[in-house]
Amino acid sequence: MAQDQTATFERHIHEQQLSQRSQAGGELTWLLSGIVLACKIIGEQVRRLGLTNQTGSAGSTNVHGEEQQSLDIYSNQVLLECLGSRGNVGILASEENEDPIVVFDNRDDGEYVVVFDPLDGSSNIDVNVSVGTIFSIYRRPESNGGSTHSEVLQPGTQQLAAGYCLYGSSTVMVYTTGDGVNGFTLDPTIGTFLLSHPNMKMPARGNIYSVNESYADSFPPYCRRYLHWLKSAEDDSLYRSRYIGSLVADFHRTLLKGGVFLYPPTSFYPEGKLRLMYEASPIAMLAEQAGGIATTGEESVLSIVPKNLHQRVPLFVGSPFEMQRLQTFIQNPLKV
Ligand code: AHM
Ligand code: MG
Repeated sequence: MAQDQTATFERHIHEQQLSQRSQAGGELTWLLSGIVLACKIIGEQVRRLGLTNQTGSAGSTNVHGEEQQSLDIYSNQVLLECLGSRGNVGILASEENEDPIVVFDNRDDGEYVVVFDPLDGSSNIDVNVSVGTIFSIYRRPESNGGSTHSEVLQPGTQQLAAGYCLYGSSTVMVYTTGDGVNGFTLDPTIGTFLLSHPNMKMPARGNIYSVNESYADSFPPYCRRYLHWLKSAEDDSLYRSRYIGSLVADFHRTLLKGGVFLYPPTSFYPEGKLRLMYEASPIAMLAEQAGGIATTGEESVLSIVPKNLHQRVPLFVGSPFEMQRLQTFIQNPLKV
């Protein structure tokens, strides 16, 4: 059946906002359309990567001491410009910038805070592996007595919207405003995201686990035992391993197929590697809106009040069956 070419991302957000009688209404629609524009521009550069001079390292490091790729810097700039010019975004915070960027001092001029990872998994781009943009939107707190950081450091439960764009074999935008999860595929012939995955639900159980197993020796004992259980196929399930090393791509597969994605604490990253505010929190909101579960192993990802913008957390996210099973290993540390 031919895709309805009028079922666009913008129409969907607009109709959803009307049906929710959201106070944000057109403002959030306008903001999200800025993210759509940025992702189309970034996606276009990703598609033409070998033809442009954007490949390779930019010769600089970001706030985490990680090597920045040229496309990281480009993608960050595109998002800053597309969102900074919306007229309603007060603060922007990015993986690539140490501190939040204040667009408007006054909350009345800029009611929203947008936090993003402009190009997640960018160490993969030179070898044509899927990468993605992750975003999270908050309302700026009303009592503006604190610092800019304190306006940004809100728990994931306060997210107004979250989503990602996956630059994969096709370009897919997945988002939630707290009323389910919907996915859109970019139709390159008309340059528009069209509704391709309405009301996405994570399967209650899957048969895939996803983890960088090369670090397994330094995972916490409960995690090693859980991995052993996943591999032992004690009942009729036989788990397969899939790990891309790009969070957006690994999560997108988990959303569609179910199973579990794990980035536990390791000796190199004792707090976990993934960043709370622009990786774990938006992914957790999407997962939970789709019927999945996301934890750090100790608490719900969404309930954490961030201590700083670039805070790292362990992340376990997936189908209810695999996540409940993980919980039994956490609660019974001696269980074999
Ligand atoms: P990045 O934001 O620097 O790209 O790092 C985050 C990426 C995630 O996409 C992915 O899940 C993880 O790092 C992979 O890490 P590792 O190579 O340790 O498995
Ligand atoms: Mg990242």
